[in-house]
Amino acid sequence: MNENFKNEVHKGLSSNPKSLPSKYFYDKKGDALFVEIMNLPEYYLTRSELEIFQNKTQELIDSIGVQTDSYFELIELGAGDGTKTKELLRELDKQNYNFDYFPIDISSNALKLLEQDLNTQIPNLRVQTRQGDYFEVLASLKNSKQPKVVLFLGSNIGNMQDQMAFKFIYNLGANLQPGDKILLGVDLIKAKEIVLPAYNDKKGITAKFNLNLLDRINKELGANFNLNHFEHQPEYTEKEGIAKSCIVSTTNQTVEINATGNSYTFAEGEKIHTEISRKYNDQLIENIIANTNFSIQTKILDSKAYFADYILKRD
Ligand code: AVI
Repeated sequence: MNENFKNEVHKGLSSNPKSLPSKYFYDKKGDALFVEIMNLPEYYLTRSELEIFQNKTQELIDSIGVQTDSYFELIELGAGDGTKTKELLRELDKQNYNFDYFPIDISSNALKLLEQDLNTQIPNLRVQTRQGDYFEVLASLKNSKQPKVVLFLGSNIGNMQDQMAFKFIYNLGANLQPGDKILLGVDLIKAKEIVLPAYNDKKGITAKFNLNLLDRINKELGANFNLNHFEHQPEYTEKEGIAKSCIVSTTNQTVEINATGNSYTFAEGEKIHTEISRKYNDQLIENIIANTNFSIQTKILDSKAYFADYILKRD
């Protein structure tokens, strides 16, 4: 059994207000649901960033400041199926840039599929997959002292509280050299009418994705959550710029979890907070990187200005 999972679930459900960490969304079923989310009409994030990678490829290449005649390493944190990155890789390959692509992911299966796909689609590309924790892999690459560009796309940073996002960027800096770059993809603050449906789609896929966390606790920790007595509840205010996902108890109830040996009571209407998805503007990015070694070099937007890829330069 996963001890961390057990301990974090116990801690979150014993707190007031209750919470559960969003990193546990991603079991096999959660991964598949997230792929469905990315294809939903309401979930504009993936399409907006793909548009940047498709239509502004040259701008991206110019901004990361790489040269055709000198080697660099292109590292991607959480590469997934690489759909967006492939647009950039194809162009770099076409223009004869000299680089290796290091996709890092927790899932060795995702990396295997990505490598096979890249080998057929961009046969000249040198791919070096790395399975594991981002920072352990980055530390192992640090010794090479080669110029590096690190991709962290999809507004994945938005699932971190600002303080954690700062630490994340700070730690990236500790594993990089002056002049190295981060290509950071973030969703931008915008009207509720656009953001909220992305987290509350008509088909109910996001609801399933959120509630799957309870199902996972049932399966892995021997709990008896009745999913019919809980509901997905997203929130967003443009002022705060943070989409929040909660699970609400629709009745007064008690749930037992065998693995923790505890029971947890829920009042009708009580919320379990499961995820934040922060949206950004220049000021928020400036605040997050203020005490790191990075500065904003460029910002590239999609045509609707929904999403931004920031190029951060290590001083
Ligand atoms: C992975 N991450 C950037 C997604 C987001 O938009 O925060 C996760 C997600 N949660 C609900 N829908 C998508």
